[in-house]
Amino acid sequence: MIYKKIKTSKQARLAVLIDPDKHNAESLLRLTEISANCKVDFFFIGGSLLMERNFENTIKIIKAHSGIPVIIFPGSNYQLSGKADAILFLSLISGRNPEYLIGQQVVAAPMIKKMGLEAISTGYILVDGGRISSTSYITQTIPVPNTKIDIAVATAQAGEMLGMKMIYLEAGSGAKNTVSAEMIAAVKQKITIPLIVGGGIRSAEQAEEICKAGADVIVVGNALEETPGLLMEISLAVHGVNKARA
Ligand code: 1GP
Repeated sequence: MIYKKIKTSKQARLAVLIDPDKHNAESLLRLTEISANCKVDFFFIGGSLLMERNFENTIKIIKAHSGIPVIIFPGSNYQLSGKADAILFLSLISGRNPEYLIGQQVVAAPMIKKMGLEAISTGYILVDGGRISSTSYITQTIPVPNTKIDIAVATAQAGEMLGMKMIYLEAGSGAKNTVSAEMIAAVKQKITIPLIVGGGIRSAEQAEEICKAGADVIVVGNALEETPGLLMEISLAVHGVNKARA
């Protein structure tokens, strides 16, 4: 069970986000190899808007070449596959668009059940990352202002009280600014469920700061597409924080 693995761990975990549209078989093989060397804990797979029809094939290739669990991080209800190990069953609780709070989930639930996929209910909180994100545009929702820590905390608490198993603080893929350490620490302090943080992480220093602030899982995507070598630096930073936590 993927959730149990996250929930019971005191260590920060590192997830690499794979956008299937940005890869071919060769680049996927390279990424799986680097990820194994860097002790990556999970692959997240998905995107706000996928143009190519290679979602399932991407998962197949990853699974054939690596033992790292694959978790679907869906942009919509057509990003489903029984080949993955789990799915973040997201509800965009920072938004007020019913389609992304419950609409997409109703359509996806029967298929997820049939596939036997582990669904991990996750309260997805979009935070202003300094530029309009694809998520914000596609879902037509306004992110939480990055200075409004109280709103982020209250939203996360509401998610937990609604029975969600994890909270995801998201600055948006390619964000100018990551979610601040102050916001991460404040949210972490007020919830008892695991906290995922992603969006705009492009250095080992940022990864370290985010883990130290209390993230249980950090997600890196964009920066690795430009500089795959960065993964080793980020991995060393995450594992350095873990050594200090142990
Ligand atoms: C986006 O949190 C992820 O959903 C990762 O963001 O691509 O900016 O690393 P980046």
